[in-house]
Amino acid sequence: MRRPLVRALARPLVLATAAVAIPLMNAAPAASDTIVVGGFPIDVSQSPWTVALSSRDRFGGTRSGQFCGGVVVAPTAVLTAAHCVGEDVLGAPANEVRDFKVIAGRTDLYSDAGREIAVSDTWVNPEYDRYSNSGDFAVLILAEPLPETSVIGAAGAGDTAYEAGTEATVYGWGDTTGYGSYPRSLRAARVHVLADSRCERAYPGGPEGTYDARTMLCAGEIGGGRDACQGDSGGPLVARGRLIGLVSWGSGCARAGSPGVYTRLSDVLRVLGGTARLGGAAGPSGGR
Ligand code: 4AZ
Repeated sequence: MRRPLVRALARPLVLATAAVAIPLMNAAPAASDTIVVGGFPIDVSQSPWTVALSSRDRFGGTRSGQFCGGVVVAPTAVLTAAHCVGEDVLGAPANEVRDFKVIAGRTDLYSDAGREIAVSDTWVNPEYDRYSNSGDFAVLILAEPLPETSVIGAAGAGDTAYEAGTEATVYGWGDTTGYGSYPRSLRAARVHVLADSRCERAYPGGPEGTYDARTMLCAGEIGGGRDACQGDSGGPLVARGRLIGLVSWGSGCARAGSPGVYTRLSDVLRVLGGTARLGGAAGPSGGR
């Protein structure tokens, strides 16, 4: 497993005064990538920052109520996709979903391993645009902290982990075929970060969304075959041991010429930095 070797705690991006800061990882020496369509099974202990979003009320109890993924970026803060906590997915505002929880440490959704932690607050990126999919992220504040060992650091702007050609790994409990086959257990898939020019050509503007290099990155394989899919949204894309993206959208899954699109983490950091400057006393609010 890739553990953060260097956490640049001297440069925390303060999200709220409630001591929620996303560790920004500088280009750090890293061991091999530890360790979805075209993926492989993986134990959550190998990626303890990967969590499941759950509501049994809304999605049924068979698979622990899992409906999206998330990433632990501070002991009490989880990043996910904004579209995961919108009414289109939840069927109601997040603050009205009484059993909205984050599940950590559970590889097999049919088991009761790990912890279920209530979400005490949901903060949706005010810059999120549901038509283009730009800015697709939200912050969930947890009612109880997870250990520091569950936290992954984010790659800051300019980090080499964002470079085209970089190998990255995406994690999730989403559809493994593109036809509604939801697995019991966590999976991961290796993909490559693609050049913005290629992403722009794939998504110049259409019903599914428009590629915007400032707020998104895309990843996949030239011939398709490996990708995130429905149910993986909000989950992590990790390169060189650092968080670079959140599963966001794409045209189908694992199709040649239609790479997966991810929320660019450096843009998340930009927005959250701005939030802190706007007055941390209020902190994230709205939602729950
Ligand atoms: C979705 O519907 C979705 N292939 C997530 C990721 C991708 C496509 C769709 C990327 O949540």
